[in-house]
Amino acid sequence: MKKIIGLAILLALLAFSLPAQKTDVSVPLRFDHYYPLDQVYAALTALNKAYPALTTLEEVGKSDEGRPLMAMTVNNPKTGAPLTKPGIYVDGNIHGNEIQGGEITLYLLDYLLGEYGKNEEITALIDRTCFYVVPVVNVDGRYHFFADANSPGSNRSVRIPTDDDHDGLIDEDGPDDLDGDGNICLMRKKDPFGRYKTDPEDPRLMIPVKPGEKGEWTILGEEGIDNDGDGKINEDGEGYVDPNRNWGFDWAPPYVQMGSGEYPFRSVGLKALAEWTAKKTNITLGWTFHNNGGMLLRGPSRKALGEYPAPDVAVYDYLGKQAERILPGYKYMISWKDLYTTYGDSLEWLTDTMGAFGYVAEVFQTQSESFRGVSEKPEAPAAEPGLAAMMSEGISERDRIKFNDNLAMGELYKPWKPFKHPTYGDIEIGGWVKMSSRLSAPFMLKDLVHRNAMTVIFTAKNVPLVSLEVTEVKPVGKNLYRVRTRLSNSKAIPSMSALAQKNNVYPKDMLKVTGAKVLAGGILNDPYLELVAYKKYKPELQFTSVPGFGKVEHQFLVEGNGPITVSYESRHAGKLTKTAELK
Ligand SMILES: [Ca+2]
Ligand SMILES: [Ca+2]
Ligand SMILES: [Ca+2]
Ligand SMILES: [Ca+2]
Ligand SMILES: [Zn+2]
Repeated sequence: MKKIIGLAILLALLAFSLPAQKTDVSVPLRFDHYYPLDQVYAALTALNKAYPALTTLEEVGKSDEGRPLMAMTVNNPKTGAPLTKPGIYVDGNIHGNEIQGGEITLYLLDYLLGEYGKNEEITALIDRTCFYVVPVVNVDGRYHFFADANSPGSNRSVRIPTDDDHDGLIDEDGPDDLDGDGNICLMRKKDPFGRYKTDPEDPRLMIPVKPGEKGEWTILGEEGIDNDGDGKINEDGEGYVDPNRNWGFDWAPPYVQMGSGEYPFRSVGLKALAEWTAKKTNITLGWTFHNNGGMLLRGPSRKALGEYPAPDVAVYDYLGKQAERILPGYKYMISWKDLYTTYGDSLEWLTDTMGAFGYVAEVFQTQSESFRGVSEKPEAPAAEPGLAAMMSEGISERDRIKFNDNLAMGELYKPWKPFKHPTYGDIEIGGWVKMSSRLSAPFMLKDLVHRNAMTVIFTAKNVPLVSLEVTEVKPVGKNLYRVRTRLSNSKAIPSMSALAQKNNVYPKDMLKVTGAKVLAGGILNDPYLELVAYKKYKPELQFTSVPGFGKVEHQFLVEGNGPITVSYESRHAGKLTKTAELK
């Protein structure tokens, strides 16, 4: 009987808990809120169910905490297998707190699949390319960002416990949610020698004191206590291994760059992702979505890597300038030069080891959360100079808190509340909450995801579209013919980047003549003067590449009669064949 009652209770519990676990995710997806990780999984499953012919959903591997790392491939099998087309890689949320990347990539999938067969441009794009989309790279990070107390900037790490302060203890003292509201806010204490005073315009805000002025507040840092009693507060939290510093290209140890991990691909999730992408040898273009700053970054990530070759820079500039127009306020920038140096990031992995054209989008602009009439002059930001000021360019805390009050109904900011702290005594806790500062308010999310997805789509339309023509078959002697071919590319991105060619990263495109004996063959540099750079050995096989918005021509001297086949094979621009008749 007891057992039966137990079972009944268990069933009742299950019946009660199931609807709560069941996520109401259906296609089309919604972009008026952020999907927690279980809903991201549900969204991918829903897309896969709604569009089975065009999508493949697969587990790339497991994260450091054992969660599935999922990728969706969008490909129309009727127009060929993925590797026969230019591939476009898109990921998001590699930093656990930067969750919009998940929404942008889900929106991209939802849009592409929803418009297939309806919108001509999208249909044509999907028919000639293939998309590899990884909405959440840092699945543990996204899970914990929602589940745990965090600040807008915390929980970026991959889940590899790390002794940051080298005291022999691991992750022993992270921030603590002292007031239990699910946010890690700031602590402040009354202090006549403090560097801040109450903002006369809004008593919730503080402004720095000027020289000679009496102070009022000291900011004690993030909410927390000294968990290990070593006299330091919050000195060793979760991680830190930065998932965007742990990649295998141009990696440097933590003493050179904080958070790079003990060795490259220390994160099993990142290693699995690198192995998975390495098999996608057609990846021609890559986008990776971060948050904060309104930036469209390209490499190099470090000055010493050297500027990319000029033809590649021209492509980056062309696409980057257009992206600026699709995303008003975003700046197209060079990573090391205009932001900061990084080692072992995923962008350089894409660019240098895959030979792709890679961009990082730092989405969200603080100035989008303004509260200002058209004739009102923007106030200078109160932030001290440095990166934080740069990120909040053109907007003050006063603006932001009015945005919070009038457009987010106070959801973004916690008013200061007294708290008895074991070390500091009487303090106050308050400030910007987890879902503020780097994340668009939900009502603005749709605009953000749409514009960023359109940027991916514009650049995706520019993956190489190569056509092959046999432009001439001319008898030049007994059984001897001059055959000319032209490979032309109507899009901006070349069939192989100049960087990949320079570093000999993978085999170049191959142009091959079969069906007759090829006596000579080479690049036709000038068809009128007949300037040909003949290849000495194996003239029937030419190694080549097709520039963006350009062409490359070849000339062959062929002996024989009847049909010949000209075939072209490129990792990034697909396969083509043409036949011609020697007569
Ligand atoms: Ca420690
Ligand atoms: Ca740690
Ligand atoms: Ca401590
Ligand atoms: Ca602590
Ligand atoms: Zn980031």
